[in-house]
Amino acid sequence: MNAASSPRDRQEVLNPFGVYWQTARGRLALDRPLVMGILNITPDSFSDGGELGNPAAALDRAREMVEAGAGILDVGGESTRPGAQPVPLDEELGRVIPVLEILDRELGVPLSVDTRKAEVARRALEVGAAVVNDVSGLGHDPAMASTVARKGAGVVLMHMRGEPRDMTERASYGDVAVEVARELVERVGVAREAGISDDAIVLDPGIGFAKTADQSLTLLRELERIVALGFPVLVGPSRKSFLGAVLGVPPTERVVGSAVACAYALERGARVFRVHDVVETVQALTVLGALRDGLAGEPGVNPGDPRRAPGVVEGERWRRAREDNQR
Ligand code: HH2
Repeated sequence: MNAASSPRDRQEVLNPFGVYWQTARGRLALDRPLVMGILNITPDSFSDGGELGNPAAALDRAREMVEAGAGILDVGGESTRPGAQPVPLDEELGRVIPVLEILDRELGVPLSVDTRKAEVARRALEVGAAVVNDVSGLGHDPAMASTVARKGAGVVLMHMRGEPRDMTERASYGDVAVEVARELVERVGVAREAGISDDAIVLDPGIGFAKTADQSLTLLRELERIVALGFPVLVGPSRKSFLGAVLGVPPTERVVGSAVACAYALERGARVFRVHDVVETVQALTVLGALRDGLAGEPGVNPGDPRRAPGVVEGERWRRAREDNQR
């Protein structure tokens, strides 16, 4: 394969904006892997429900994740596991807003809100979120696309079908990668129509969302089809049931499997990795980076290491917060 045909290069050719992510607070570098640490403020998430019962506990976990190399944190107040019931607006706001406030004040790092509700996104962007991670790909709340556009937020458009409560019944595809790519292009159309700019968009195949275990494996294997759409790609394999199908172990024992899946996705062109286990993921991605590019720069620090410069290329607030932390 010549150099220009690798997925990474192809993405840069197709999308000149592909090496950064425009968000409400500044630009995030995507020329090296960006690890997104998961903070679920929920009683019922499939692998970590109930662990973060108050903002102080979330802050402690967040600090650990940032120290381990997370370049962005994703705060969610509604579980979207298969069969999950929707959470009322006030309850979701009460879970995520105080956490985003404290994280922005104390850490000053890039923040994302994992929500399908425009009102939660709007309030979250007011208190410090830079990115909206919408597992419905702007399909759940008709006001979401315009909210993201108006605030100039970054957005993750994830692929799913139906609602968490019924999505497993909709996991029927001829060619899963082709159909997911086609349906993601439709979501991009909705985003563009609302005025969201291309450089604010990250695509996600939605591992485990309206996908069987085998379909999730196929999507990772054929990730290049999604990468070839020309937008940066996020993957969220962390602790998911396709790993349970492979390994036969419960979610908290799927850490190594998750890290392997992330490294595999990096090799196929993914740029953002949404994970519970930041330490292990950063190690896996760093070793993959060294295998691919060799060692360079300071001893012990290689070009693919997500910790090398966590994320930010522009963003006055984040840069100042990082400098303050280093003093
Ligand atoms: N997966 C989950 C939630 N949000 N967002 C994106 N963009 N991609 C994903 O794959 C994704 C996501 C589900 O995982 P988790 O947050 O751990 O569980 P729960 O939905 O039960 O809170």
